[in-house]
Amino acid sequence: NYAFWGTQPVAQFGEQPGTSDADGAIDKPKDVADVRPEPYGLPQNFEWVTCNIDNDVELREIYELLSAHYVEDDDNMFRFAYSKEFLRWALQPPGFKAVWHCGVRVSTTGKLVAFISGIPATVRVNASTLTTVEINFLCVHKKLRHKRLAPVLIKEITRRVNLHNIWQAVYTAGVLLPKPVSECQYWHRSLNPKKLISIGFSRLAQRMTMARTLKLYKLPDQPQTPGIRQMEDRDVPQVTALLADYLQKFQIAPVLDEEEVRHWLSFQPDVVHSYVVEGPDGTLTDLLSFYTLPSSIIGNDQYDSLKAAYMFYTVPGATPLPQLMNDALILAHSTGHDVFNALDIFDNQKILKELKFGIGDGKLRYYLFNWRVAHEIPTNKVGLVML
Ligand code: MYA
Ligand code: JJ1
Repeated sequence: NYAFWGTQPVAQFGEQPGTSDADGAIDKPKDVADVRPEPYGLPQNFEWVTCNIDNDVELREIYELLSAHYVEDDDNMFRFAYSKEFLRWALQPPGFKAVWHCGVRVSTTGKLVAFISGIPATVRVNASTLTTVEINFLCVHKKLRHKRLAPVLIKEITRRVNLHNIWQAVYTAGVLLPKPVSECQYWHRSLNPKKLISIGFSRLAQRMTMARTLKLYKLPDQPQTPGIRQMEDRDVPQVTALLADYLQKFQIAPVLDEEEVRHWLSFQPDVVHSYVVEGPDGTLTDLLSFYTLPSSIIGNDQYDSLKAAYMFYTVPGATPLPQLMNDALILAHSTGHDVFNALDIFDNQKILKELKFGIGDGKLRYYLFNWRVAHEIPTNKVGLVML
């Protein structure tokens, strides 16, 4: 019983399988001229604002809203704590539009109490290459929850996107909504097991001492693959080609041009870490990358923050995936990350166990707006990472 989602152009639960055996749009085609020109109504004393990320004060307001009110785990022990630099990176890719950084303020005080964002992205789903937005950072202040504000934010961002003649969107969420294209699992690899245990992120396994646990997760100081180094600007053309070729084998994947690869994969300490393997002849054979997303630890007096690395785009070419991912673990550990997180997407299922990842208690569902897929996409055919 989804009062809002039941009215939206998304796949619904219990739709007759076989009603449509082809992928395609759900709504009939529309014109920009028919899009509602005025913003959706908000309750009294709230107003829409376009947030300007280039303004440090406005960026800080988004950062503070998310730091206190964004996504938590099921037991409310950890909350995502995206940094300001990370938010700037995530919200300003090539072609970004400020009007898709959509906030809600209290009129009388000016306080920012809700946010939703979209960024432009070309996403291939099976044989269709879609001009889409990726929707992220939907957040409503805890004191304003359950007042049906989220549907208004979603309708308003839809309107602002439709005004640019874009009719499809991609988004991920931990919660179950109508209707996932794919349902993925988080996996975690301890890098700093002592801290993880002390904050309740993980537990000492049965019949394991702390000493044995530290030994189990110990990693070398330096990556092991000859020729591995930080990605540089001059690598962008080769990395673009390497990544495009690799992503072809997935059923949902981004289509990235050189400018987008430069944006998403240029090394930025504690935002995105990208490395390439350069062969003896100077050609690039592999790519590995991860991004830094700390979580605040709710109510622990010894530590206030957990520094997590999340697997981003990794392309095994000459280097086998387990070896490349092991170097990712080494590099994440040596840059101070406490845990390495990955989803069971790409070819990860084959390698997570041997690299000592354990399954998490969180799921991530992938969704499409106004696009139906004939068949759910298996997790190992998902080639898209959202931040
Ligand atoms: S996922 C991250 C979402 N953020 C959080 O989880 C942060 C912490 N939570 C909150 O801030 C609030 O609980 C939120 C809901 C804001 C999530 N995605 O206002 P309400 C439905 C979509 O009374 P609240 C991310 O950022 C819910 O089923 N819908 O509820 C991607 C119910 O609908 P229905 C959600 O708790 C976002 C309705 O909202 C989500 O105060 C993609 C209740 O509204 C959710 N994560 O606020 C958005 N959670 O009656 C869609 C609850 O049907 C984009 N709901 O059950 C769609 C594409 C748009 C662009 C299209 C362009 C073409
Ligand atoms: O981080 C997550 N879970 C952790 C902590 C669990 C704390 C209690 N609830 C977890 N830890 C076990 C790790 C252990 C390490 C050694 C080996 C065995 C395993 O499972 C989970 C993911 O698993 N995170 C969340 O639930 C956060 C929300 C995820 C949804 C994200 C939605 C994003 C939307 C934006 O697009």
